[in-house]
Amino acid sequence: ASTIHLADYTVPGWLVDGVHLTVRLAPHATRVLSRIAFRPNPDSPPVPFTLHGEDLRLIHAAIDGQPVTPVVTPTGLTCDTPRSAFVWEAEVEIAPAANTALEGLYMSNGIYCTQCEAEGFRKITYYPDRPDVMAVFTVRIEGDTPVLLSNGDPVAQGPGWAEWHDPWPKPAYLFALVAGDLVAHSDSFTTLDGRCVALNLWVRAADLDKCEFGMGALKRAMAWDERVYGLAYDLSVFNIVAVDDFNMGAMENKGLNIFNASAVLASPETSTDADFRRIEAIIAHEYFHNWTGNRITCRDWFQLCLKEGLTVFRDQQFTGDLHGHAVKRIEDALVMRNRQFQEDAGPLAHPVRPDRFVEINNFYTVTVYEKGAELVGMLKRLVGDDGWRAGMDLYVARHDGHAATIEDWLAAFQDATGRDLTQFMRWYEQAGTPRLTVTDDYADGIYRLHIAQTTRATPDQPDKPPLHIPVAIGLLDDTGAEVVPTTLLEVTEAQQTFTFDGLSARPVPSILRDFSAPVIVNRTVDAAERAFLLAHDTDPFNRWDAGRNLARDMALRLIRTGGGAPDPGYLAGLRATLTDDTLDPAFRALVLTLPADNDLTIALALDGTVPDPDLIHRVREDIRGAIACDLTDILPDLYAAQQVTAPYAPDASQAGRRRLGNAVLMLLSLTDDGAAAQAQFDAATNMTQSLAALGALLSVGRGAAAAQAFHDRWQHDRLVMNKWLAIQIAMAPPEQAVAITDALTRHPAFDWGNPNRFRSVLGTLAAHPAGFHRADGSGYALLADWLIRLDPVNPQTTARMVSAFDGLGRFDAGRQVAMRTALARIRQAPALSRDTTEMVNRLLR
Ligand code: HT7
Ligand code: ZN
Repeated sequence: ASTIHLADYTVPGWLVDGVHLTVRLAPHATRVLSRIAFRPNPDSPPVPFTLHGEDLRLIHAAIDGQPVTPVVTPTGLTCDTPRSAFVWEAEVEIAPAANTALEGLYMSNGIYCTQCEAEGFRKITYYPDRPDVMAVFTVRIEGDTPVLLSNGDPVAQGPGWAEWHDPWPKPAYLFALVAGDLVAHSDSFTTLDGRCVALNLWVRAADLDKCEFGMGALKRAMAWDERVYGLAYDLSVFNIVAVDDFNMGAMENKGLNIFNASAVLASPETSTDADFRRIEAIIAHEYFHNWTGNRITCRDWFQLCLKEGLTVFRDQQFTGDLHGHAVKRIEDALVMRNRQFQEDAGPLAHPVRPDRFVEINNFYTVTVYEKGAELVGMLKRLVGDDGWRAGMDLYVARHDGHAATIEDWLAAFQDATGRDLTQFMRWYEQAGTPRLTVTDDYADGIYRLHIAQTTRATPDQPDKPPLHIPVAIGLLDDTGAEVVPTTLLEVTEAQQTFTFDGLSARPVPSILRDFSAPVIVNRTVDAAERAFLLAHDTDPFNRWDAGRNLARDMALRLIRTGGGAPDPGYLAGLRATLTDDTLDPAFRALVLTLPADNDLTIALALDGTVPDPDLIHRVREDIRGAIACDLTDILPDLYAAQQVTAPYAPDASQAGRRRLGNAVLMLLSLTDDGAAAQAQFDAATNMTQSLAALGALLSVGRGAAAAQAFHDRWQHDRLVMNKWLAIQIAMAPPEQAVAITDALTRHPAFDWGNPNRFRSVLGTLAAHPAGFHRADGSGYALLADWLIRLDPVNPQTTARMVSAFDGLGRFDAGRQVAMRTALARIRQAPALSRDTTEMVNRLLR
């Protein structure tokens, strides 16, 4: 398969003035009739007429009403055409019931649905399937299902047919069609410009009781985008559909969002607080794409972060505004540190705007999404709040209705604010996590911070020029008062010194406040200073980070020395934080959470130590045990104080208390043999309490009866059964994780063609560091077996999960050999997909 390069971009040779589709639905022989008005692009030299098309059976084609015989290949067709505007007509046949890849038009539990991003429309009909070709679509659906939906506004309908018209020009990746036996939970929303929008959440009848929260989230998102950005919805109807089989979380098709059922359906009995939060964020994210993605789309797929980074940033702002910024910022930083830094440090590292790909589906990554959002956040810090809004307004005004690039994006901010963003552009082009080495000195009332930046080489990028890094800092005196409030330092050189004068004593610096840049800070800080910041920092992010750094330094020391007792200073700091009732319980729960195995693995690897997953796991467990013993006098009361007696609500206040209570429950279980967890499990009236109790019981080997009871109660609920499968693996002792996973793949509930199910089982194993990285290679072998099986059925999900092997270069020789053996086996699988081939090749290069 060939590599596509950003540098080779050329404008489309032909533009589309309008698309009429007629889709005659039948599971094995759907007919798609297209009538498309083409005209030559005045900005392009004359080029042959080519259309994308895959897995299509061409029945007939015509130009201006005259039959033509195109040259058809496995990836499309070419045809002789007039040099001026013409109307193309084609009829093709496709088989949605046979489409297990879940791209194009497919069937999920009897419901017809589509997934066209990135390049799925070409599996529906012949078309210039590239995001810079935008067109107005009119769609007629014929089928014998009660509900027939497409993008835009409904035009007309009758028995067995419906017509839709989307007045907003869009690229083909935003096309959608849904047909099936669905019912709607309906509501309405009046926009700031007075438009009354009908809102529908379409589900199977049995799921109607799980729609209320999602509908509320949609309305909150619509109001937020109006209030914060002045952006209002632009059609008469907004439809959301829940489907069971979906490769990702959801899709922002214009006016017809399609959701993985797990990302929209919610009820207190079946969903955890974390599910509610995730669902609200995804609904908001897809809704926000209506402007950042749909009205303004990407010129080409290299610009994916233009819509995804910006829209993630917007959904993060939304969640922060609704539920509190401090906890949200910590959670977002954890995603960066636990997942994105790992991607950036391994063989799959790529820039936020990649410059080459084989299969674009492989670039829907934590780097493009979450690091992309961090770049947007840094930009906002650099231009300030007013500059941010001015830049956004200019970006929207300039590019509404068009396909844009990252250059366009930065130009809007440069022009709106006068800031030179030339160096900032490097963030989009340069892979890898920058490391800041910070030292300081103080003399004669003058305090100096010296900051040096370096970024290690990544695949294809040996040299890394310096980046423009916003580093927010504050300086505290020895009482914890701020002598210099939060100040933004702009680091642009490889080495820089920042001077603060007029200080009467050496201050305590608080560096990288609010995680102002996605970087690693290297600074030698003793435990006393960290404990001081944990007690006093006025920046909540850095206060939490001080506690995490205390835990991390200790864990790394214990790993390096092979074990030992935790620091009394850390335990004292933890005790003080946990018992400080002025602090948000969710914040306290985060302070109690130890650094993840991944985080410690990366830290060791960056320092040249070969990480041992078993040892890392053991040290973390030892620390947990020591915390449970040391805090044994406060844990029962702390747990009791978090119990909520009011009726369940997934709000920040209740959820924060449950989060802290459940974190404490995990510790209590270590000392009471699971008694408190069993009591909570027996009394639980919501999924948050029930699942947490089950997890705590499983973690101490007392979960068999509860797991059985949970199964018996929920075996008919497919979303809850995903949790049941996953928690048994997540909580398994490392030496049993592979065997438990293997056993669950034989359980009748394991319908492996469903991506949610597959991820719940094999994805959970891959995310269990000490379970997956067994020294005998059994974790790698089991995952490889299943990926080989899944690839011919669903290449996209297979390829995404191959990234579990991206620790390849990090571990000891034995594990490396075992990983390479597993990857080589995958590579040799007959007819391996382009998606998976690219991932394996990148891992093995
Ligand atoms: N923009 C959507 C991405 C997506 C997707 C991409 C490739 C294959 C399947 C997919 N399903 C959804 C979702 C989003 O980021 O908003
Ligand atoms: Zn998105």
